[in-house]
Amino acid sequence: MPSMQRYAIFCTVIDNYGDIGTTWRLAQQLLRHNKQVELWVDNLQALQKLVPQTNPKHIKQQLSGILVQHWRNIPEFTQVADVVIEAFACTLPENYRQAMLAHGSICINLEYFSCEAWVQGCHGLRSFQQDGLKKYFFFPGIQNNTGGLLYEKNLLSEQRLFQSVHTQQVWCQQWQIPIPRTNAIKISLFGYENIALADLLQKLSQHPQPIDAYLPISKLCHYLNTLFPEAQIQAGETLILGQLQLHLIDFLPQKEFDYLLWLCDLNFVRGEDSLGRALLAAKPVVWHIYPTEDNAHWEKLTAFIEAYEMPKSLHELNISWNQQTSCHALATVLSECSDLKQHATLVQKKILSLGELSTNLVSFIESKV
Ligand code: TRH
Repeated sequence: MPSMQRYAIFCTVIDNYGDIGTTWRLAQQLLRHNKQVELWVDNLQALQKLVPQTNPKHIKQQLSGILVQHWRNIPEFTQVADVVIEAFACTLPENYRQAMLAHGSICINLEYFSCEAWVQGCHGLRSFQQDGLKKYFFFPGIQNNTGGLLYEKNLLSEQRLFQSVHTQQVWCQQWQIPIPRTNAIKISLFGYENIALADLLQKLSQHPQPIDAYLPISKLCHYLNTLFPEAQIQAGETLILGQLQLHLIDFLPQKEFDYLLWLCDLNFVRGEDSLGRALLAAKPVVWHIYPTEDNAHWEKLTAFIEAYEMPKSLHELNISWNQQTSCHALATVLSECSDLKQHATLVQKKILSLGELSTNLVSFIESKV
């Protein structure tokens, strides 16, 4: 039986940054258990966007203690890992799979985050394979009987340090992010293309309190020109509408994105990884879920809203943002921000009580040896 020291994560980048974002995070967290970690990914440019020190030309490189390898058709490897994580049901290369069978490796099918009821029944189940490979399902989640979320050991102490206005200002200056006005409500905006953006910005501009909104250059910028036909849509621009200052900022390295979430009073996020980070930030959240053709994302969104026990105003805003109609209940959400923050803190507490995902995963593996 192998000693379960070597972990390999396989990731294919389908679209966007969630797949590589999650697997990179997992790789980093596994290091804290003194594991040897390698990450195979088929798109190094996507990793570079989140981790700028990545060199997309290097098929093999050490990044922050992780061996990152460019996964092309057939991976060249000298030693197979003891634990192999197949992220989001990507198919493992046949030669690698054969080597796993010979070695006695354990395989984990790391699934997408979800709060749907069936997840709690499937988490940790064996996925029987014809060739006898030992393979198990593992689900990130915020409910009992799931794997929990990935987070750093010092998450809470870092968040506490970042509450100092001085620290926030130093961070803003370092990343060319305009310092928010003293009395402003701060909002971060990360999402997919969304026609309701114009309605959102108009409503924000009419709010009695000033608003500083931060929009990293991404798909959500798509409809900006309907409201600002003359504007240059590029990082460094601030677009003004009534009480609203909309700051277009660079897409940040993944590590820095957390600080943006911690800076703000309300965070709009998309996909699963940024949602997880927004939940850990303990601030109210509006989730633009990744839309699927069969509309299954609506059930997933509803299940999340239920698991979060989402207060009415925030619930309405989440639904209308995903319907891409208009932003219902936005004014109420803004006026209830401090109550919503208290609720978000309770959600964060519950998440932390589930334990951290990489720790849960390592114990799970050990229980199977
Ligand atoms: O990029 P995404 O839309 O990824 C999605 C989802 O994972 C979806 O479920 C999947 O099926 C689809 O891709 C193919 O959203 P997500 O998951 O939030 O990932 C975004 C990553 O980008 C996350 O790791 C945070 C990071 N990020 C930064 O590093 N810097 C930034 O400035 C911003 C805005 C995000």
